[in-house]
Amino acid sequence: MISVHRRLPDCRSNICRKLVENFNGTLPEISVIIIFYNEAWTPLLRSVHSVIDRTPAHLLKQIILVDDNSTFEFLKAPLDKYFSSFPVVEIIHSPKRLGLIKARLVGFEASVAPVVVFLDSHIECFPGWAEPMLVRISGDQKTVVFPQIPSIRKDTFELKCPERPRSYCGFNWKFLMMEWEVIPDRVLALRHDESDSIRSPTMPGGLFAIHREFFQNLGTYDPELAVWGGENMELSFKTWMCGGSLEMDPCSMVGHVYRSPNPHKGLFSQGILSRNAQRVAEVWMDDYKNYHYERNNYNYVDVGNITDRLQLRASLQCKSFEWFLKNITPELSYPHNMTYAGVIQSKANSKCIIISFDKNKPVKRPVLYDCKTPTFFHVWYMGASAQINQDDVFLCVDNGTVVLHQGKCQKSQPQWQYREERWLYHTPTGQCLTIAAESQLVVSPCTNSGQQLWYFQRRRSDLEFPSYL
Ligand code: UD2
Ligand code: MN
Repeated sequence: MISVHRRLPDCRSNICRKLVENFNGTLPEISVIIIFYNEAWTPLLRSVHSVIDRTPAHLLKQIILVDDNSTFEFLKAPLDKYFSSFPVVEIIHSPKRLGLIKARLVGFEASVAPVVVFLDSHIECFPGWAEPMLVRISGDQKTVVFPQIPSIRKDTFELKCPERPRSYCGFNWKFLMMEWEVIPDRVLALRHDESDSIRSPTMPGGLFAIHREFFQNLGTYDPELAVWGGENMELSFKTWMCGGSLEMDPCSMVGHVYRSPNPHKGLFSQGILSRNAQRVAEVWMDDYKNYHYERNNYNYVDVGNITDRLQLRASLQCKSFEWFLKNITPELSYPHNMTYAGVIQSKANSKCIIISFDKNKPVKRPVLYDCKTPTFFHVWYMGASAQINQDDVFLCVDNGTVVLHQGKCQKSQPQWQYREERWLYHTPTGQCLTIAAESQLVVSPCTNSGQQLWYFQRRRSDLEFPSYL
């Protein structure tokens, strides 16, 4: 059994130590807010002890634990009893399940320190984790900071010092979820030295420090975001668009157990993740939201009332989403200038091309699949480059068979034309996309066969697909 007080290596570089030592001023106190739903006993205790053990006592005003109506009995009276001799720990048991967004807001309501730090309930703070983030916020109250978050192995709980950061946080258009991206040189060049923080377009969401006034000012979180997801995009977008800055701190480190499979997977099928994403898109993304809808074949869901959130955005006089893309994440690509964007459906059997998702077959192939309710699985793009792709996967031809390539086919040479005959004509071979025996996708000489007739959905012309390029 691993101790709830186990030691972690001190991973700080000299230059990071200097950053804190040379700070002349008083660092603000923090309220740490840890929310949890059915967390395991030792990871939870280790999370809390790592905060108590590795935060200077004079900076740690309180640790607020918000139990999001867990069903595990040991998280009730036994937990209260365990922490009764730690006055710095306050525990709130919510009488109903709030979801992580509202649970954090309950914690925030109970907090009193000038800076609040949100943490997940399966984390471990490394030595000196808090001070660097507080140095940044002391310099500018509108800075939102998150630490390096190395992975605690879920099986062995092994945790090592993180390597020097190579990735920062972007997002994908498909789910509007955070994705790690290589840090552009442009961003690295803004730093004076390696202790400087890294401006990041978005954040993982679970672990960060923010000044309470700035959080308040930004309208905290949209409380209508349900259960899990979306809140990190909301806070990232508005931090940048409403005058703040979001930074990854190379000097601060907090380990986290990344659980797989994601325990919240069921939220996908319940439509909760789409609703959260679409609420954020409606409020913050202007017409760029259409790239998200298109990628999901317009599966609009009811996002509820967003009047308050739009008023908030207007009253804060936040900048546009285009400003955010152009200035904060110009490397992020999006499929502007597309002629076709949607399903590729066979006339012969009404099925659509998707990417196979059979876990037992690791090599992904393009296959035909039911098309009654097309979703993001079914959406393909084709524009001036005459290549057909779904995100970074391209439909290419190898020896007469249609295959998938990571990246463009044949050094970006034009591949496909969608012709009047309804053929998908493969220019390099002069042949047509064909359904062969056993539903194999191949190219073969163009004839009048129904196996060569396709419908490729055009991009909607009634919606805007803006571009600043
Ligand atoms: C990431 C974030 C997480 C959150 C999420 C998107 C990190 C490391 N983690 O997923 O904080 O931003 O993306 O929403 O950045 N919880 C509740 N009630 C619920 C569901 C969850 O209290 O209904 C707690 C849970 O016990 C945990 C925290 O919320 O402490 C985050 O949930 P998670 O760990 O399952 O999310 P994670 O790390 O996969
Ligand atoms: Mn987590």
